[in-house]
Amino acid sequence: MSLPPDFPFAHETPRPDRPIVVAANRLPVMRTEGGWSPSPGGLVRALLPMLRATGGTWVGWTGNPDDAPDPFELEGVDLHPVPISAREVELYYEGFSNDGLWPLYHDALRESTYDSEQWEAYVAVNERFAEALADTAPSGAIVWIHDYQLQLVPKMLRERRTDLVIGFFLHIPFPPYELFARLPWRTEIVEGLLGCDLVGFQRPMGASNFIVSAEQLLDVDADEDERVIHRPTHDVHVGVFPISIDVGDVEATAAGRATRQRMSQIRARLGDPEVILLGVDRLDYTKGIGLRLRAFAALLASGELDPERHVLVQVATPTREAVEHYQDERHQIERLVGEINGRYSRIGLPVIHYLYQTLPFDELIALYRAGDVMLVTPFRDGMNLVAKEYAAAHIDGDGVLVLSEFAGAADELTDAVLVNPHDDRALQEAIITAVEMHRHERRGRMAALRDQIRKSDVQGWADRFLAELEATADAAGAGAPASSTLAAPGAS
Ligand code: ADQ
Repeated sequence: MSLPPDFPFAHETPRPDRPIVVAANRLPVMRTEGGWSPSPGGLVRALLPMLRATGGTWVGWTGNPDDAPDPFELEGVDLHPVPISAREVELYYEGFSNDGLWPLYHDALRESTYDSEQWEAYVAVNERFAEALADTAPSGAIVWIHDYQLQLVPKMLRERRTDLVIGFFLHIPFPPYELFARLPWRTEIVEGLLGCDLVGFQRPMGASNFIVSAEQLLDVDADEDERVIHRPTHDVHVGVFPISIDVGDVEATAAGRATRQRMSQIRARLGDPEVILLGVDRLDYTKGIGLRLRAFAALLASGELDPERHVLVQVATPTREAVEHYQDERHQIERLVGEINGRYSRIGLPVIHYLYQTLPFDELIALYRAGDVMLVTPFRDGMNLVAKEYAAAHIDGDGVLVLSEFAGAADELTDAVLVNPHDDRALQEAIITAVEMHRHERRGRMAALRDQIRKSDVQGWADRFLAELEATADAAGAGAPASSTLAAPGAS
């Protein structure tokens, strides 16, 4: 990717001097016929170039059970696979992470499973990650751990390596204490995160929920205004770092000739409707897909929308298909799509075009460009990158974003049509407002959204997190890179 020369942020934040090690559940690669290639996605695109520049390392799972290839290099980055067995995938990943923590951290939208066998697998896999990191991280390195699958790793790693600078970023919301307190292993999770020098959240609410939970459970000495928790061995800084997307990449793809052609083709295939409404989500019960479909159906029933003029395209990415809540959600959505299409479609022209598929990036961008109204209506979402991608793709300056107040993106994208998706009528009104919005207002709002997004690219997000992490370490006088003699690899 290359950024246009006038790009507003262009990395004003200096990169850390220390070597960087990233840990995430998944490695940033997938197996292809020709070997390994980088996985799609903004996080990978943000972190790989930085790791390459600093001679960095990524520790994670290949995504295949019982798969433990030797460490290898890809495009100048060392990749260290951590093996996870098929049984652990069931217990640690599908079980504790996705059927326990995920619903609890998303407003307890579904009942969580709390199972001690799953918890033990979660502890075991977190230990394995901590060991892999302790073995591979160079002396004085920054270790940046990602997401809810690895919340115990910071403490486990600090116990093994006191020379490292440890950061953690939670991509999903951190729940209020009233909900978090339900978790049988709540204290262990908070203790795990307190192994960090810096813990980052998407929204201010996540940061304050975490500080309150630490105070309630561990009687820690915390300064809520300064967002610091004092521990006997170190200070834990807590920060807010709203994640973003690779804006330059989305814009460049959106501007390509192939995308323009594909966009026109999509419109024609949909019967050249007056307004294309669009939803793009993983098929997750947090995303509010059913709500959106019901609001669309209610507007068709009342005649406020007309199947001759308005169509909805809903792309739902297959995800976590082994977890029962996801199977239920899929059945409900597909039944709803069938009912609405049965009632309102015409021969050859369904009123909802539903794809249960993962699409190539280019196709997704062409769809964003074709979409006149984007519906992003989660009940709860850490950030929601689809909302940002939609605005970045609308290089034509047109298009309306309807956005749930409960997505982290709502803090920044205040020129979207913001809505409480729990309120049926409000959601219907938001859709009508978007569909009927005057061109002048549409363009004004889209310009403001695009300005906002261009100010905060994913590269800037990563640079800010790492700069703050390094600053906390410098302030604490943590071991300088390479010169540290504390517990370096092999010494622990
Ligand atoms: P997700 O819950 O996966 O991420 P989101 O932020 O919307 O949600 O990211 C989804 C990504 O997948 C987007 O980049 C999108 O382009 C892509 N995608 C969606 N449907 C697709 C399809 N059918 N085909 C191909 N690609 C598709 C979690 C949190 C979010 C947080 C992110 C990043 O739940 O709240 O924003 O991490 O921190």
